[in-house]
Amino acid sequence: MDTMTLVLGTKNYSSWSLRPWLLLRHLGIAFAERVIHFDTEEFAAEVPKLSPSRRVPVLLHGELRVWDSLAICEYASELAGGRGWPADAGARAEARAIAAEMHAGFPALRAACPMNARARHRRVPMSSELEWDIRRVAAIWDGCRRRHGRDGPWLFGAYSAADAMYAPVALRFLTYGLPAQGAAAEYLQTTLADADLRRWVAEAEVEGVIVPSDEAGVPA
Ligand SMILES: N[C@@H](CCC(=O)N[C@@H](CS)C(=O)NCC(=O)O)C(=O)O
Repeated sequence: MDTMTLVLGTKNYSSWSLRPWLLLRHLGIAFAERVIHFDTEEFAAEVPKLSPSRRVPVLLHGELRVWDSLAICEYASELAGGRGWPADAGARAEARAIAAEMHAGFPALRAACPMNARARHRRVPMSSELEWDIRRVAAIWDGCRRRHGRDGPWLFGAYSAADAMYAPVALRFLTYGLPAQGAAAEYLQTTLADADLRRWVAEAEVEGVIVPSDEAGVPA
């Protein structure tokens, strides 16, 4: 099989890159990675050659290009014989629905609280839209854990693409001190303790790249 290469943006800021990276790691699929930092001449010159959308992440596998985080997660799951999504059809449909909701939604959370993996103790002004997004995320985590979490610590028991899709949100909860209670708070701690996520954060901490437009919030 051809070597797979996952092309990523700056780890500190690239929430879309983090998602398929995490799922590939959790599925035990071997891949090489290439980080191309945002706001650089290299990004402007190289990414359009590699990714039809001119965005990262993009997975390169032989002649194949997969240039979207959720599509990469789907491809990784197919390579892994369906692992990466819940085995039960109903749970799988729900996992896909919350993954798609993340992929397409939460505009207030994404705009006000950009992922900043190494930053801590930041605070942003609360708006009704942001509050709604935070409550909705917590309700998703709480509901999935209660209904599907019997067989393991993740949203659907075993680790799935849904967990990968929400991992950058967990980092936002940490950076900006966003509120979560009960089962949602427990799930937040599970996500933040994940060895692969911690490895990504450790690598983000030593990148030494600052993108001013992605630096939000004031010290708590
Ligand atoms: N829908 C895409 C979004 C990808 C995306 O917006 N990537 C950002 C980085 S996280 C990007 O490449 N930004 C650079 C640019 O827009 O020039 C996905 O899920 O992969």
